[in-house]
Amino acid sequence: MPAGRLWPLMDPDEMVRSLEAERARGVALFGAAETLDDLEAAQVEVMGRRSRFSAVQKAVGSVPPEDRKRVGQVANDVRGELQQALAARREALESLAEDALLDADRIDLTLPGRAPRIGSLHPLTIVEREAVEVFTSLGFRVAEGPEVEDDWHNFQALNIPEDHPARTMKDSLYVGVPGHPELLLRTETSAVQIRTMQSQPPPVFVVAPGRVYRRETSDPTHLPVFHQIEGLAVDEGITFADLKGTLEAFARAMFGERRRIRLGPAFFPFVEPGCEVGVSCFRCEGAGCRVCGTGWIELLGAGMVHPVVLENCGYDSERYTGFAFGLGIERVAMLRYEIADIRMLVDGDVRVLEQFQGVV
Ligand code: FA5
Repeated sequence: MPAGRLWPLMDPDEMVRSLEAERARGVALFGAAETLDDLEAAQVEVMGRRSRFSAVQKAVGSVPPEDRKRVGQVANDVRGELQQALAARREALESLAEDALLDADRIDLTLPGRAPRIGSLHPLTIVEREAVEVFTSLGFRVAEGPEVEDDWHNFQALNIPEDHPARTMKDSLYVGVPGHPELLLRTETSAVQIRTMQSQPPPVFVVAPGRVYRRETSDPTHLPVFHQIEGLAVDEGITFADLKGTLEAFARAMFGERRRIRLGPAFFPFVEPGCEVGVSCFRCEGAGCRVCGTGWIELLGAGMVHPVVLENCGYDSERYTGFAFGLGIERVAMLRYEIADIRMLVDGDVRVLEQFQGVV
């Protein structure tokens, strides 16, 4: 039997007690609802059409007039309070739901991001820039020349005679352009000496960094393609002492006091006298090992510019003298970073390269 039918028969005091009980039950149920769905279910149970509260409310009309106002008043109060409790809980649950949504959507900016791998300068670039800076700080400017050279600039003007071994196919790489048998990949940056002197009168103070090519098998200290920095100083009164001072300043700046320098005689057709500069090996400190063989790593060739070369470029060799040098950038890098095999510089192995991250 539906509950509503019973209420007209109830005692008004009983109705008031029932209403109070529903108020307490409703407030507790609404407060305990953990989701909006729970809350809606609690609302239907406590205040819905078939609820005890609804039945009592409907029965108020049948209460004897002397008690109707009192019971009606309690019913109104209870309804108001239940609605208030319901609205408060709904608001709280809605805001919790919104917080949860925002939480789920949140992008956490406090964690360190996944950093993309960034490249670094190649050790040869680092060394080349540093070496060039040493020379520019001494007053040299940077000059350039082409990597595909002709026989005259690469050999003849440098006083390298027809029968010099460096001219043979064995040592040089010819480009093979039809109709241009004289074109080859430059074997040394010394060709830039010629181009510079042809383009300007003395005084000349230049350094020319660049790539050179030789028909050579690679080993721990040799590559077929490597880099040199050519240096050339021509003016009145330039002496061998100027050359020595310049090279010593360079070696000090690049290697500090750690390495010993050795200067020995050497022959190059374009200088007279010529010399060679070696630096004590970082691995064996001069004793001789697999890296250096002799205890010394050959760093550069140098000398006083041959008068024939000056004349070939239109300079008066009676009035002007000069010095020139050509140093191997890979060798500087080996000595700087204690690299035991020159081939590591061109293998492109990231494990080697990433060690130079942040070195500028
Ligand atoms: C020359 O190339 C001369 N042009 C240097 C020169 C310039 C002498 C001006 C006098 C006046 P050489 O072949 O020795 O010389 O090479 C010079 C430097 O380049 C060497 O000392 C060495 O540091 C480097 N080098 C030579 N061959 C190789 C190679 N195959 N791989 C790496 N570095 C090399």
